[in-house]
Amino acid sequence: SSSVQDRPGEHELVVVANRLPVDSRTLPDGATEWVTSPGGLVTAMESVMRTIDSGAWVGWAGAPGEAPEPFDADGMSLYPVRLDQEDIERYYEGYSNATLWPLYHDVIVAPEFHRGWWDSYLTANRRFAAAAAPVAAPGGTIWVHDYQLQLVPRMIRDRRSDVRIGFFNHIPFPPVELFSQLPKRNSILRGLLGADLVGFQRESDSLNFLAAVRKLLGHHVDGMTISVPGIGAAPMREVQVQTFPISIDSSAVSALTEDPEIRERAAQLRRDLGDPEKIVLGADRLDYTKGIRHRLKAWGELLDDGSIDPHDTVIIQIATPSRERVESYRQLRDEVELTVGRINGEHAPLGRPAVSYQHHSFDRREMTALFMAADVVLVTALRDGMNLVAKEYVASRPDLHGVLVLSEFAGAADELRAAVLVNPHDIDELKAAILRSLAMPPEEQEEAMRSLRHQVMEHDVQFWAHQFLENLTASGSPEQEAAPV
Ligand code: GDG
Repeated sequence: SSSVQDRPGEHELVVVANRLPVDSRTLPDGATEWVTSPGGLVTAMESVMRTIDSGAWVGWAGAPGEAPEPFDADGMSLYPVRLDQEDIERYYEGYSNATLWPLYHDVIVAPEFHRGWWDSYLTANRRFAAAAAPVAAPGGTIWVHDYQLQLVPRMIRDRRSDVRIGFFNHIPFPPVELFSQLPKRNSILRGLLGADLVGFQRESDSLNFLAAVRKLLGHHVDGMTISVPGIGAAPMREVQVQTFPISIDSSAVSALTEDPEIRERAAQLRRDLGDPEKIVLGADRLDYTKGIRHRLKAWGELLDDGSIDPHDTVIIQIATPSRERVESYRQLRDEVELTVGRINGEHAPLGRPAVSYQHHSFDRREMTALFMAADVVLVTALRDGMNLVAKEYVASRPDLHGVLVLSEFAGAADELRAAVLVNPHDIDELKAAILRSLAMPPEEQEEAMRSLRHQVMEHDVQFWAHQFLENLTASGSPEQEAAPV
């Protein structure tokens, strides 16, 4: 049926990620509609893949059951991977999001370990590897993404010794003392070491991974190079570890701010909120790693002690629905909504919110309008691989107005040194940072924003992908002959 099926094994670059960049949605008449799927990885990779000829993307289409046939979209070939309801519950919601996610984010909530989930993780990883291995061209490149697929690099290598394999972890890699809790931890490390290049967001993530490999597997580590002994007669392999801070399509985001419709929308938003002097914005997936509770606690106290007048200053909190079937996310939602309700009950002027809480997602243009309307953006993550929202705010301010409050626990803090950096656990410090940001004189805002923009505009997501792929090409020593698939 579809043309892509007739030419497998021809893709020079194959991306493998849990999700395809589009989700399938079944319409009432039974037809399938494709919509861009949410999240940081898709936002990042979409613009990169558009510039590559003969690119393929392997991933889940977002609905349980039978995978759709491969198809072409946005100039690449998409290869859907099947996940059944049980895979979704055990591999995705279970092992990925209730075991690995909290463990890799410094156990902000307790990770759950269930043996059945691991079995599912293994099976699902095998399915992704089996889908990806045959579509790469001889000597091609396969780029595996994120914590859901850590076993895939090794599984692909077992089938295709001719391809270069890269892995990039979008979330933090934990200190070895925490990582060691994970049952089957060595299988995860061996899975990752199937890659020629393993990339992380921050230098500390790379160092944590190297320490885990040294301490738990006993491999020789020299600088950022790991020597992986061959099994049986196979020769020793070298695996490179390197830091690649991810970014955004900076010029595209910046260009949106020129759109007259979006500018008018930003002005309208301010009027809708009753023309406050200051608008403060938080925009996150509703996730316990994002520090939304800490932010609301600080905000509530500032209203309680009269430091902020709700007639002058409004906070918008966008909490994009996320992982709603995972228990800790349900709890978080309840807690956040209780807190917002209390704050509004005590402090909101008649007919206007003190906290404008939005539990739904917005399109990209609306997000830009919100960034343009925001005088201060709060990124208070307790742990975050990078945090693209911080970079999107900076890219949305060619006018050099606005203040970014940024948690030192977000990867972005390594680069965005001119932000108002905070420890979100220290509520007093967070309150002081918010007040300082609200009172910051325009010249000081401009100076900081100029420096932040320099960083974000020069280091965009195309630069990130280019760096990764260039280093991947330079690493490893793939054999010439394609192994039978
Ligand atoms: C993971 C890592 C890392 C959010 N709400 C809406 C919306 N978004 C967009 C944001 C941003 C993306 O989703 C979220 O990216 P983040 O980086 O902030 O966070 P995660 O989803 O946790 O992403 C993270 C990232 O991967 C990339 O490596 O930075 O650390 O956790 O682009 O703008 N977009 C739209 N409507 C919304 O309501 N359109």
